[in-house]
Amino acid sequence: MPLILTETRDAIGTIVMNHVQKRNALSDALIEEITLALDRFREDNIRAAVLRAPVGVKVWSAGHDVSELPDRGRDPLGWSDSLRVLVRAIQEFPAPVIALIEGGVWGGACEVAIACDVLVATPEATFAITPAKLGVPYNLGGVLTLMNMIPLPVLKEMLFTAQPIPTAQALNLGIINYIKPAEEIEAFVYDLAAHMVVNSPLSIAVMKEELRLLSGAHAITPDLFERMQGLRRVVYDSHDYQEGLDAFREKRKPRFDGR
Ligand code: LCV
Repeated sequence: MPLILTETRDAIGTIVMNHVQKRNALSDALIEEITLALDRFREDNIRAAVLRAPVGVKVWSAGHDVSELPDRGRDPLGWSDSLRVLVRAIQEFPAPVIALIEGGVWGGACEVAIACDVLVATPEATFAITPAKLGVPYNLGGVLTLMNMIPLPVLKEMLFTAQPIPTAQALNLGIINYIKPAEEIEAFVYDLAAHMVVNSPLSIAVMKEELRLLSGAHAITPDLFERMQGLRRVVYDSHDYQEGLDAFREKRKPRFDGR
């Protein structure tokens, strides 16, 4: 059974993440279907894409599929990890991607949502960035995506508490563009998309790429990169990282002892 539903209408492409029984956990299989759909949208000259979950869900996405995270000793979020592939696919898609958000957005799914160009959420939606709850050392590109969108004190609070923040706070901080009630959000999002698809697709594609390149334009020396990778390795080599995975899989609270 497909894990997503897709639709194209009036140059607007829609991807519905539809693996509800697994709360749209971002598995390799789900991500592959999303990226293939984006490839098809690109071939069909889609001028705006909408990424959503089914109407009325309680969870937009539960984030990285924890069952697919490697055991300790291997970088869990390396360049070719599916979550990284999906974030890049959204950022490099040559047209606006609008996140239509109902329900909870967890972990790496927050980065996926934030990687979208415009975010519209219902009042009940929440956003939780959870590496600390699992003992995962988030990767540098992911931290940069978050840093570019979330004020540092708030990002640190979200990372250190791993607790959800409400949509109202996300709106106040400019992390999302609009809050719309569930009964209005769909019409609002497609009206917003309709205003985009009538404009120059070339101009929009170039400006989106300029913004992507400029927001990632940070001078970082090989020495600095290796130092940060070394710090991350201490974490994904640790007992705490394994404990976070084991606790999730055993459906119990983790007991981190800092080693
Ligand atoms: C695999 C899952 C998941 C899941 N993976 O439903 O950001 S980082 O660095 O942490 C990054 C590595 C990352 O994104 O890690 C994942 C972060 N995500 C989370 O911490 C959220 C984990 N999930 C939950 O807290 C709950 O599932 C929520 C609150 C999202 C929904 O709770 P609810 O009671 O509605 P269940 O927990 O019963 O989940 C339904 C099924 O989906 C699986 C879960 O194991 C269960 O499967 P079974 O029915 O086989 O037991 N599931 C949920 N999230 N991230 N599988």
